[in-house]
Amino acid sequence: MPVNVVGEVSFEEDIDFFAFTAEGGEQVRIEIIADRIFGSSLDSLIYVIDEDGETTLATNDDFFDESRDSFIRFVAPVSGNRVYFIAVTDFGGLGGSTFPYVLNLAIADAPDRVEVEPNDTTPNADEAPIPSFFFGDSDINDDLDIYFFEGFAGEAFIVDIDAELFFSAMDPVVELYDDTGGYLFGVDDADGLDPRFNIVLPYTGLYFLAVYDATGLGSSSSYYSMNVSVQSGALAPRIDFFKFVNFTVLKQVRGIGFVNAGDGAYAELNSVEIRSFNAPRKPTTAIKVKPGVETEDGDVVTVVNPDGRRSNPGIID
Ligand SMILES: [Ca+2]
Ligand SMILES: [Ca+2]
Ligand SMILES: [Ca+2]
Ligand SMILES: [Ca+2]
Repeated sequence: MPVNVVGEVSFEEDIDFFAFTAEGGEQVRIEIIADRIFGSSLDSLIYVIDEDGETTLATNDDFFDESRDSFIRFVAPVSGNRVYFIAVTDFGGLGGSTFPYVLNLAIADAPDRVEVEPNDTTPNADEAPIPSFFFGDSDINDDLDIYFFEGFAGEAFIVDIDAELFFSAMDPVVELYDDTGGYLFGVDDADGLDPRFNIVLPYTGLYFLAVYDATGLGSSSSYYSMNVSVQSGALAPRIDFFKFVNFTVLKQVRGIGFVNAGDGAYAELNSVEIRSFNAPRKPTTAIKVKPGVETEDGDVVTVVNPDGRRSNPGIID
């Protein structure tokens, strides 16, 4: 999580089961998008089922006005980490190729929030509690939506923006800045045109997020949703040192937690993968950049493990 699952209730009595894990007290936002956006024939009916596979903990048929789509805000009832199941089916037991849906799953505290304009500068940024779920628009040209949050050093911060998925006209970009406006990281396109990233926060304190349309064009159909959350950063890689030649050519990234399995951890320069290799005898502490790459002050290096976990941002200065 967060995740969007594209599914279909394909035949009569079809039930789609999904598993997720949640910590006690965590609020999981479970939403079916079917007739509202996709004109689906589905009259969704969803259940949250306990780890025994039998006990229904929550259910919903129709949640939204003038829609048959379902929504549950599930609060994990048991302390510790535990597996739960979601079942998605059709209320009338029907199904077929005209019964598509998207299941959106995210960790977010109630209530859902809506951006408050003006929010184009840091002094009037919207507060984004962690974890939360926002709706925003990019309805005028060059609209900039700034959010702020309080983060803790070593936590893995996750931001996910959905727009294209729901036929928005927007091509969103999301960027992370420090408390002085210094650029830390950013992504334009991850899932199609929609950005998402996770990153280990380098300090405890105030951070800013900027969301805008890559084209600079606004319209009444340029809308987006944003989910911000954190996870433990314990399994994420960490950068603590760079090795250069001729002062500016990056040759090696050092740190801990670089996984050497499969294709191995790799390095990125300003969100673009660079040719890099785990050092064979030091698989967890060094990544070679070969050939070396020219860098400039302010460039950002991160390391990504095969499971997608990203390190803290290493700023070149
Ligand atoms: Ca329904
Ligand atoms: Ca806006
Ligand atoms: Ca704005
Ligand atoms: Ca984009």
